[in-house]
Amino acid sequence: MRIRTLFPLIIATTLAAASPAPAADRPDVLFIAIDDLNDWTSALGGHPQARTPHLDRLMARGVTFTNAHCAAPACNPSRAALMSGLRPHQTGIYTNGDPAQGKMRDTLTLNRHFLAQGYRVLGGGKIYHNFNAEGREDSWTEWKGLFPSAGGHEQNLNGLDRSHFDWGPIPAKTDEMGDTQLTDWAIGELQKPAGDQPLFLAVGYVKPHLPWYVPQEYFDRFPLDSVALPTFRDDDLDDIPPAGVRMAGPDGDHAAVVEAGQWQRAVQGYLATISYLDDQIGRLLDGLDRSPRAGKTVIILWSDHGWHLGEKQHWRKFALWEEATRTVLTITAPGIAPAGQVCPAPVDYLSIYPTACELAGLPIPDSVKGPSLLPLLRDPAAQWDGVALCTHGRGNHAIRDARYRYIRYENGEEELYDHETDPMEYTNLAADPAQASVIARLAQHLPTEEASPTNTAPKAGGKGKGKGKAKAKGQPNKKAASQ
Ligand SMILES: [Ca+2]
Ligand SMILES: [Ca+2]
Repeated sequence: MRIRTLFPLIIATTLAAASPAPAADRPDVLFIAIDDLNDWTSALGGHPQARTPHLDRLMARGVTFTNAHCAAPACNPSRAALMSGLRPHQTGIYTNGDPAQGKMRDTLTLNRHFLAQGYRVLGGGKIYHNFNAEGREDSWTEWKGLFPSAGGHEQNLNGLDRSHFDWGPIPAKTDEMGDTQLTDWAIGELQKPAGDQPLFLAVGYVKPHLPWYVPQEYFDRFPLDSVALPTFRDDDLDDIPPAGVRMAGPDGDHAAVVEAGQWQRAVQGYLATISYLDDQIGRLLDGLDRSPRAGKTVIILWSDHGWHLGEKQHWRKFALWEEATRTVLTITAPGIAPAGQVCPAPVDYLSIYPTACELAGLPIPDSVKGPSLLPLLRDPAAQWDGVALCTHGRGNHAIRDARYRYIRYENGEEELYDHETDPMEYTNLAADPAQASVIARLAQHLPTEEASPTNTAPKAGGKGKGKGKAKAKGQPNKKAASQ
């Protein structure tokens, strides 16, 4: 309640003068978050066997961004940036080990903004990472939390003994899966009569996050002997500087997977889990289509970052290459965005907050600086000068424009890839003098000031020393980034 009483003051001083649209004119918003889905969808083509027919149905209704990137390749910092409109180097939320809740409490987050502007704001599943300000009445009208899934982490189906880095069919029914129950809840909310108050419904899917435990039927869709490994080159790390090789960590997950003969099974598990997730997207769309909101709801679907499955001998996210930063982003905006279009402009997740505001007819808070995607939604071929910036730990950044990826690590080491000729990012061009002007142009987008990681902040009554200090200068530590 204390913060709620402050809100009118905050809004009065930070919002632009534009008056919001009358409540009756505002669209409902279905806001769908997906955990750990990379570009292995039918539309983005990251794996030749990926089949996501229900995502395809959704994409057919609006604009899909084919060169979209997270602000950080890990759950916590990606979601904090998206929901606050502030980058990791502005908040100090760089890794999963950097507490976000305090910063988010002091920020007019997307859900709190919609709530303050008169929306009925419902959330369930995973929107933020490990916290969702449950019970804070100034954050959500109603927060449902996580829906537990059948099949716990105690199983070790792949024999690797690497915690939730596990995969295999489980003897559960689809109805017992948490994301199925999340979908049921969301469908129920969509069916309720649309009143005077517009709805912002945030649905946070936790699959295809590890462990890849889904019922046998989903594995059966990808017979093991037909499963193709990702495209990769054994010598890919040879032209990558030491900071990048450390980020890849080839002696960790990759060595374990290869030694255990589990690579193909892992790919099968990820494809199967994506297929389960896609079925839930289909059920949600069907629920929307038979609801009073059919045909007039804004839909924003995003995955929080990408995922490696052995490319560059790396697994999971936690890196600055295309596989880890590229995301699924598709927006349906009835009456604004054309149906079934793709937009190749380089965009990142700092744009989602202002875009949601504009689509809902709400003012954009002054603290939100990212460019709205509205011009690209109206015309996916429109001129776009923006680039995508992704940060992994303080000082480590990747810039993506329409053609290139430029990576600069905290110690100054660099990589440059030309997607026009090298879509798999095999050949590091950073040392080629002919590319100096390209690097100089892209480097202009690197931040010049970077906040200290939040986990180094002095604690009340404490000295503020310890584990965070070394991390502030170097690579994000693996332990902190274990989720
Ligand atoms: Ca994630
Ligand atoms: Ca290479």
